[in-house]
Amino acid sequence: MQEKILITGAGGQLGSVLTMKLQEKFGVDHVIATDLYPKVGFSGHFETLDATDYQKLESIVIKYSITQIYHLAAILSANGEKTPVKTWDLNMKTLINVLEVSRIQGLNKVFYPSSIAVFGANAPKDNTSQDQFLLPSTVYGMSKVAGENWVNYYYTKYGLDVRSLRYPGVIGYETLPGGGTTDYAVDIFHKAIHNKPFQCFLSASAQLPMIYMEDAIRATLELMETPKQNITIRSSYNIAGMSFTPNQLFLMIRKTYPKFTITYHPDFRQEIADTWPNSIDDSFAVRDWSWSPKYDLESMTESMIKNLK
Ligand code: AKB
Repeated sequence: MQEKILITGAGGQLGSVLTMKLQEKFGVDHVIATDLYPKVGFSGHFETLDATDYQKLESIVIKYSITQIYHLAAILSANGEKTPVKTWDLNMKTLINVLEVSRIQGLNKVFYPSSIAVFGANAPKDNTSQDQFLLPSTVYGMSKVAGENWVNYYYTKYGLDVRSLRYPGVIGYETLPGGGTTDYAVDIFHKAIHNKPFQCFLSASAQLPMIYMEDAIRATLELMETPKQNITIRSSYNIAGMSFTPNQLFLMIRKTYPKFTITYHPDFRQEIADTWPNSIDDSFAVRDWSWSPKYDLESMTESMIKNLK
């Protein structure tokens, strides 16, 4: 069967790169990118879409005979704390719209991104396992916990094949992140290659789980290709890439840029980071679909610098 893929949030950090990879995999004509605004220089099918608008979403699904949705539109952790009610409304409404249109129009698969933000201060910090009691500190995290429950509900109640990953912070050279707690790990490279000092909004020792863009995209595509009977987690899979502190990343970048400097000015995002894991146990992803990250701190740093230069 020839798939027709719709992506929401296609202009975002992950969405932009995922759209290109899906175009490579399925063919440009089989991928429909959507977002609030068109992206300059984008080539392929694009539709303007506010995914809170069910009628518009459904009309696009029908117009292109969509068979799968990758639902990436969301407000992230740090921005979400500035407008908590709007964040809840947008993150939940768009997900429910995607699930409903997929159920009603009989789509065969949906991808839903969750996050390490589902964990709260109660969870063990190191090698945080899949099945913790989820007590998140942010509205974004709350929306992802609720979202995980909704996708599990649509699978068990309606048989809708929704699959999900709990992404760590995503680091890539292709795009800039927008409004997350892990954004510093991308911003720091842009300062380093332009020989500018970096002001970090987290403390030197704030260790967080991260993943390189190439691994994040591969994890997404591998999960979506896995035979249905192998998927045992119907909420969202923990996945790990690497884990490091701002100081460790700084020292790694300094190997290439010995004059690079950093100062630490922790703000409200440090309080969010304090409630997130240091590292993630992804043994279910390893067992069910052979997940294995390729990039560690050193190889990610090399690749970022090479590609940004
Ligand atoms: C954020 O920092 O909000 C995101 C995430 C970890 O989900 N990058």
